[in-house]
Amino acid sequence: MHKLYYGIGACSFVPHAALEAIREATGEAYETQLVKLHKNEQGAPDFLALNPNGQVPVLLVDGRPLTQIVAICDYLDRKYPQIGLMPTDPWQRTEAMSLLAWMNNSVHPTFTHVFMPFKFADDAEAQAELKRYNTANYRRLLERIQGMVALADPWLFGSKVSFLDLYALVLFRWGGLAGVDPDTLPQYKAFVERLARVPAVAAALAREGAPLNMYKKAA
Ligand SMILES: N[C@@H](CCC(=O)N[C@@H](CS)C(=O)NCC(=O)O)C(=O)O
Repeated sequence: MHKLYYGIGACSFVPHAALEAIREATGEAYETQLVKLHKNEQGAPDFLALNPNGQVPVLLVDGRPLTQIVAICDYLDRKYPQIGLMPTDPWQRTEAMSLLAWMNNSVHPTFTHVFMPFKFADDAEAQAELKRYNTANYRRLLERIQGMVALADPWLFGSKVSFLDLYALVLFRWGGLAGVDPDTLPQYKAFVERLARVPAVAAALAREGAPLNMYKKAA
């Protein structure tokens, strides 16, 4: 049995929607445990015992904690290759892994600098500068992803929804929090709205209860 520790609207959505797709296809149930990130539950001793980094996602596999999205995705894909969460052709799989690594180690941390600048500097002015600089950077990265999803047919790696599509959705939602108006990325917006209608994705979104559009126009 798998148990996923997740945060609302967090990167843990990637394995969350994947576990839904696995449940739909195989009937294998999984458990979820919400970690309230805004209440710093990820800093509680019980959680730190599972993940000393104090971050979601954590996937418990028969009681053993597995951390880091890239590793969790690799594990789920190898355990359930029939779902098509990663391409099966060796070269395509490697390309998908390369994109997953980039999303996780470049795009994602750029947003972290916008959303949690206090993790990177104590000084208020330094934090404001980190936020300003990385907000512009994040927008450029979303534009690059828009270039990719505009070519998706129907999904980034073909006929099956993969981890890459799911990560693209997460990063798009965060754009709203970083002040990127989703209407300025129309192809990306259309892609994410289409993806949100896929039953497994819709089910994970409904459990998390967070809207797709997190953008608030400045007053
Ligand atoms: N490299 C990690 C990143 C995980 C991560 O950034 N998790 C965020 C949510 S998207 C988190 O738990 N943040 C809470 C915190 O850092 O206090 C992974 O791939 O799992």
